[in-house]
Amino acid sequence: MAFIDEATITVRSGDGGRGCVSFRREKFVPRGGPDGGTGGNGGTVYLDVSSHLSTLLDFRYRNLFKAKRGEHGMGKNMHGKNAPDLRIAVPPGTIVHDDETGEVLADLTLPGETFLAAAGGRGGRGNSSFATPVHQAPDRADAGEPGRERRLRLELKLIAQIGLVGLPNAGKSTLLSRISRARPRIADYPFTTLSPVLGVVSHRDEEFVVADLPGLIEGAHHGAGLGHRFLKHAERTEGLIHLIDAGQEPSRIVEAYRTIREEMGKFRQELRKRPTLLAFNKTDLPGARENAESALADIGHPAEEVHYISAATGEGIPSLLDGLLALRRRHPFVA
Ligand SMILES: Nc1nc2c(ncn2[C@@H]2O[C@H](COP(=O)(O)OP(=O)(O)O)[C@@H](O)[C@H]2O)c(=O)[nH]1
Ligand SMILES: [Mg+2]
Repeated sequence: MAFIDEATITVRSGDGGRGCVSFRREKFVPRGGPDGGTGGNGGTVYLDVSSHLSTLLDFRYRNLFKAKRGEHGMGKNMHGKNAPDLRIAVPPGTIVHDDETGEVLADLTLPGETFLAAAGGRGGRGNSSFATPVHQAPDRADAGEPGRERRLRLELKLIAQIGLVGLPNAGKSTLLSRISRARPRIADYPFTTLSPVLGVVSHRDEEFVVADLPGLIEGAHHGAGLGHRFLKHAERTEGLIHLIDAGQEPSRIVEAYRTIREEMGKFRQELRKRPTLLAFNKTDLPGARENAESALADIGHPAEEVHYISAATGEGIPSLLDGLLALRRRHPFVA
């Protein structure tokens, strides 16, 4: 069961520059030898894997990529300049298909990997390339080779870096919609009511995916059940936000915290060691912050990883997102 993000893009490499027909002009020589230079190569289009991206969302805003044409050749044997290559950043895990044939062209896994999507056209030869002892003054030059156009379908198995856990009603859905820049288009999820929902968060130039994992409590640890699958998603995250409704008595807050921690532990002990930010939600309600603070004494979660937020008003959320960036830096994700 995977979330699939998709995008179709068109790439076009640059045409090669034309070769030049030109003859040397010197004093007293009516027609000097040929000196037309070769055209420059057109730009090549590459896909580069970048660890800064984790979705294909950017391709919703831009899906046509054209590299430039090479410069034409010039007289005095001057070659036209090659056009710069066009490099398109894609997230790790991107699979590249030929959109027409469906053929898989590349499986781009690791940052730094690169795929040549469309080679630039070669520059045409100028007339100086055609001179032979017999034809000393050729007036022929080649046109540049045309660039190539291709439609590519990109496909990405989305991996959530951050999981959102908490009892029903804690405010997970509200929080996710507040922090998400967009929702990736994900493949149909068979369980509509309990489906984890993904949101893409952009904060201080970093992008990461957050998954709402609502099934945790609904019989999560019972083997092959639904919850088990949700926990499998949790297992692949770098870190968790444990969200608690602070609009209740301190004793209920402590209970809510423990219930979730126990469920995680029953599924897999390691999950309890997953770096976790504790976020007390609904601090806009009167007395909520005080309730949370007094519950915290019994909970014993590390203070630097505790946040007080209101998903409804947005209060405390920038600081929660900063906390997530810091957590990601402390625990870099390895796919
Ligand atoms: N006052 C207040 N209500 C909130 C806040 N966040 C969520 N809620 C409300 O709490 C209820 C449950 O929220 P929801 O996001 O559906 O929780 P989920 O079950 O964890 O996904 C809804 O009625 C929300 O409007 C908040 O920060 N303050
Ligand atoms: Mg919800």
